[in-house]
Amino acid sequence: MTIIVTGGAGFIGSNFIFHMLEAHPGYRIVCIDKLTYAGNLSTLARVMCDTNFRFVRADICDRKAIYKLFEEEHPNIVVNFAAESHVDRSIENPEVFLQTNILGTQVLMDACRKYGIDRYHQVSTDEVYGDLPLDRPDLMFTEETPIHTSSPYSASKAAADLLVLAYHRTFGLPITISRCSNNYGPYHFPEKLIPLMIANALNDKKLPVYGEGLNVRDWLYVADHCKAIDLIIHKGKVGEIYNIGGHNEMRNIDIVKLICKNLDKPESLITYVTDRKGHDMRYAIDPTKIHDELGWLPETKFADGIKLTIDWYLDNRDWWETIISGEYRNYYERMYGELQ
Ligand code: NAD
Ligand code: TDX
Repeated sequence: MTIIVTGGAGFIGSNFIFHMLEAHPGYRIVCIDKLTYAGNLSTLARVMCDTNFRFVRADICDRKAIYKLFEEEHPNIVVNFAAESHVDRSIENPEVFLQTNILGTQVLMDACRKYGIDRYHQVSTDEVYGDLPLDRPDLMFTEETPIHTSSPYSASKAAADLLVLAYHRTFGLPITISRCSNNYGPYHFPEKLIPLMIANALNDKKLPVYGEGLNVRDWLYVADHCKAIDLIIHKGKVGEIYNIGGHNEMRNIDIVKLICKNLDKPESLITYVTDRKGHDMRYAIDPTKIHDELGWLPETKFADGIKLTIDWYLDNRDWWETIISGEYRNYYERMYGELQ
């Protein structure tokens, strides 16, 4: 069994590779990653010498490179994590989001059609459903919730989902799609809420909370997401969409306060800054389908997962300090000004 994992030098893709190499010792895992600002080869250092693993630096939009790799590897399954993933960057510059997230997906599926595949899996997001109001806690996203996107990022992910469904219906491509809620855990890039707050708090820097911090996200420990995808590619029904989430809704401000408490840092570091444009209010996943059909349940409670995550950032300072001392500084200054 050979599985191509795209975007494997990023946050969730790398965690998925570690999971797959451990859970399926006989499988060959081939990672394709362009190594954008968000991809770190150091993340994959521990598997680079594994004989069941191969890393290839390539852009999923590069048709020639992708076809060549399919000719060499004859993959059984493709799992597409590769994407531009940060909402704020999509507001700053949407174009690369459309290129990678939509056209890259098309190139991968064309390769699957040309060379044959048992399964093409698209890693999507709950953001394709838009947002929910704060005063209707009874409402959650199901797989039938209409697509209703807010940001260039979510619009690009939704466009890719529609293309994946079209390739299934028109060409019979054996696809599945998963739409997960917000992930957290090791190797999360420090531009995202949880790792940004941990890194800033550890450096006694201000903690920039958008608006009033009342927006709600539904947090899932990354290992639970990886296990769900493993289940879907093996047991999920072709042509189907599966929502993934663990009923763990939290307000941003409460997450930031929890991080302060865990790190013994004062809440006076919290600074309210200009809100994100088009900021989605609340996400909440209904995971009934994946539970009922595939028996998936999240295993990590948030109280444990956030401790594991904070400990990981404490134990792996080199990993994130290298990132925040490089090119990332320019983005931080553009985004947050002189906030220290
Ligand atoms: P990430 O930004 O940490 O990693 C993305 C990876 O893709 C990086 O290694 C980057 O180098 C690579 N990449 C980008 N453009 C590429 C291209 N053109 N060709 C090849 N590689 C390219 O993202 P993440 O948080 O790990 O998200 C992975 C996937 O999961 C994305 O598709 C995202 O939409 C989805 N998702 C993320 C979350 C979350 O909370 N992070 C939740 C739901 C879904
Ligand atoms: O500095 C910040 N301050 C702040 O208040 C940042 C970076 C974020 N926020 C808020 C915005 C959101 O309400 O925190 C919340 C979480 O923000 P992000 O970490 O940027 O995640 P989000 O926008 O919810 O999107 C994430 O989940 C869905 C991933 O980045 C996406 O790739 C995924 O699809």
